Amino acid sequence: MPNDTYTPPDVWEWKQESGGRFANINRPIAGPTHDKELPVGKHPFQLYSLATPNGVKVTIMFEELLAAGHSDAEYDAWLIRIHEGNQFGSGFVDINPNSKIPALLDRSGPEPVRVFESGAILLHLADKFDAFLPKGAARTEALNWLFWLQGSAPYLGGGFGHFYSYAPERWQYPIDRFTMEVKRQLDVLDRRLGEAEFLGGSEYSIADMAVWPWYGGLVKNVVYGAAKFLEADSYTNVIRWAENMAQRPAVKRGRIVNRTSGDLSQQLHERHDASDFDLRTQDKLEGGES
Ligand SMILES: N[C@@H](CCC(=O)N[C@@H](CS)C(=O)NCC(=O)O)C(=O)O
Repeated sequence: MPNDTYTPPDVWEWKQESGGRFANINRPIAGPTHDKELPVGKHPFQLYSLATPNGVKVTIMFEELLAAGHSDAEYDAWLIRIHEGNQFGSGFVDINPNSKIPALLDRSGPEPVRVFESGAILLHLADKFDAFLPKGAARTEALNWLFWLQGSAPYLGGGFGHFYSYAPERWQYPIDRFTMEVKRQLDVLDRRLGEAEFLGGSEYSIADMAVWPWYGGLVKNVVYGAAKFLEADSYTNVIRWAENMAQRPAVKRGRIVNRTSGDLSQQLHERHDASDFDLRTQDKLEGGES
């Protein structure tokens, strides 16, 4: 198709402001922009994150592990404000050279182990605690869906969500292209959840924890405000699964950790102790806390 609106130059140049909601943090180069050590708390796991769908996967997993009695899964969740560029601090980049939340430092062994990429973090924790990942063929099926999510969500977030909600203008071509793909993805999930209760099969697993914040949020109109546009109610199996997951106490707790928007009672900026859910949500902190 001829392009009569833009002819790419021979060599692309970085113009600081390209527009769109995340223009101020996007850069074409990796590495730190400033020196900044990360705080370290008392628990074996140090999580540096924000309650985006990628961050929420991991805080749900920690809360599920603790709820299942794995008391050595205690964690400190520190807030990384990505809109302020915290992910480009030197300490954060040491843990995640990709400068994206979530990033984990596992200090439970003799040497600290860095873990980045939310799927890798979920798998690391599932293997470590022998939890939320079945054995044998069911393990493989759960991993199929975990990796499906890691490959699919960028089309939802970076593709559909960006052009539907964040781009400076609404262009039909990218919206049509990514809506087509996201509806296909929802149909994939709907068919799977029509044949099994959970994505991995009969057992709740890290695959459900990974997919729920993205596609559960999408169909329940929590991300991108696009449920009507996508006719989300027609994906009835996804809706049933999303609503069931939302009822889990650990999911309710996990989704508010490192959250900085919405109802103040649903924002726990940092989590260092189980009691923080009762005592330190933003509505309880006098005058609010940053
Ligand atoms: N594939 C990565 C994606 C992580 C990611 O995209 N994180 C976003 C927030 S949801 C981020 O930190 N963005 C900051 C930036 O791009 O500078 C994962 O699953 O961990």
